[in-house]
Amino acid sequence: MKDVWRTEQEELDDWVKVVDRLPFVSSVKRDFNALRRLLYDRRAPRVVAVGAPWSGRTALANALLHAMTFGDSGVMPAPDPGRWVHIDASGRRLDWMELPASEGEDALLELARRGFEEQRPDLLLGVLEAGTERDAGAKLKDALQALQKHLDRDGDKAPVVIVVTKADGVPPGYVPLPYPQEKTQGIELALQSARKTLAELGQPDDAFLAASALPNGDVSAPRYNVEAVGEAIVERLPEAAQLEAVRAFEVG
Ligand SMILES: Nc1nc2c(ncn2[C@@H]2O[C@H](COP(=O)(O)OP(=O)(O)OP(=O)(O)O)[C@@H](O)[C@H]2O)c(=O)[nH]1
Ligand SMILES: [Mg+2]
Repeated sequence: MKDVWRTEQEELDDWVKVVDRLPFVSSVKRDFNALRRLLYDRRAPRVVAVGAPWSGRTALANALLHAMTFGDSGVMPAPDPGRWVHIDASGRRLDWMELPASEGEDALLELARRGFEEQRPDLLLGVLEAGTERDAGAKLKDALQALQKHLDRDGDKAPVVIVVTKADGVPPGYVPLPYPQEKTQGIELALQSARKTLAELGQPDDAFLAASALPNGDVSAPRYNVEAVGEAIVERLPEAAQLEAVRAFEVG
């Protein structure tokens, strides 16, 4: 009996630590009911990653979770397009779906419809490989607009974060961190180009981030800016999903 109690106590202690990392924590802590709701209603965040095949979606999920959860080197098979993957990586919970941005609106919605009926996504994560901002970016814009239209509930649009992936490949090519100025300038140009191509989505500048989830394809190389992507996602999630997201992405 004592052991069970200890385990529950430890679990509670764990959650208290996670609550401390929430961005809006000071207001919640003063409101016991809000705090209780946050703990009891908590659920895994539901993120849909939309991007061209091979754009780096699965690698980004693994990097966000600090684990090789799925894909080629992961413990679970890579997800089929349009299927929710319910990830639980040692308590880090994330519901993840991948959709192609390259298929045209009808085919895209055909893939998305069933999963979206199963559970509505909390957030659309647009994924764009660095260097493809113009062509793949235009397709990503169309795909995100089609999905937002499909999900629209009385004008309540699904939040969007756009990630320019594989930032390690931006000229002058792979260099160790911290990146030299020449490289950070190249990354800023890639971000500007992405913002321009996707301007019609009406997203603010800080919804666009560059990251490298698997620098040089090497799992042991330090990643670039993945925590910032996690924070940008957490900020835009509904309250019920924020707590699990903070824990899953180790942000805050
Ligand atoms: N250099 C570099 N390569 C990356 C990075 N992220 C992913 N890759 C590579 O890009 C390829 C595709 O990555 P995935 O994460 O499988 O991309 P995806 O969009 O999930 O691809 P599919 O689901 O197979 O269409 C793999 O060979 C990865 O090793 C990165 O940050 N830097
Ligand atoms: Mg994938």
